[in-house]
Amino acid sequence: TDLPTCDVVFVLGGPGAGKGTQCQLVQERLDGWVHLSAGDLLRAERNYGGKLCDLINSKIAAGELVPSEITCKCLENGMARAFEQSGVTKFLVDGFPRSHGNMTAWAGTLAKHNIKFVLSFDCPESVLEGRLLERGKSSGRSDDNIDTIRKRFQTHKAESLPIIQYFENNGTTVHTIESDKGVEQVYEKVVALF
Ligand code: UP5
Ligand code: MG
Repeated sequence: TDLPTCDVVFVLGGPGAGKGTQCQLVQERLDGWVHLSAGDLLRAERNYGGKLCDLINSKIAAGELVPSEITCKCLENGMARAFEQSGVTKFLVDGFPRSHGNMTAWAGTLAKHNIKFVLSFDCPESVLEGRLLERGKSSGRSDDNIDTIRKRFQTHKAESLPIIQYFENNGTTVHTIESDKGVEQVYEKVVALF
């Protein structure tokens, strides 16, 4: 693609930790940063139909990870689209990478971008569960039910948490922020990093 080298912040944290909420605020309040949620991009790809629809659907509804190449392709397209539309080159990549396979796929096609730092939200599972069940009353998300929420927690612990350790061991700065506070309290900590 014609996408130039971009600045990227990976925004990680358990299901319901507030990744989307905080990225949205940064996008609204700080100049130049664009929010790209891997999950939102996958749901958009699914809604568009096409041959990946059933696969993406089944993985999301099971609380399991979509194959890395699909997710990376969605991210790459999302970045390229935003760049073409408005020339932006600074991205908050929300909810990715969540596994070693995700890291490998990123290193394959997106390695030229600068990972500025990783933002990791930490929040007790009991709080996450309460938030997701509450949101599930109106979200329409196929994964906001108690069974899939528990599966998402398992996937997070087994596949995604180790990635934080991996970044720390490999010299990428990880900023951990406790996100069981109010939205604006969390945002104060977040904005200080930019
Ligand atoms: N809320 C937020 N902040 C709050 C606060 N400080 N105080 C009180 N309430 C707060 O927030 C969740 C809810 O909590 C909202 O109702 C919000 O108002 C409230 P949100 O900001 O949406 O949290 P977020 O961390 O974004 O939660 P989300 O549910 O989106 O996290 P997931 O990581 O589970 O979902 P995602 O969309 O990233 O992924 C979904 C699925 O897609 C995955 O399970 C997987 O199947 C697939 N996927 C991949 O396979 N690969 C990827 O790379 C990405 C996704
Ligand atoms: Mg989200």
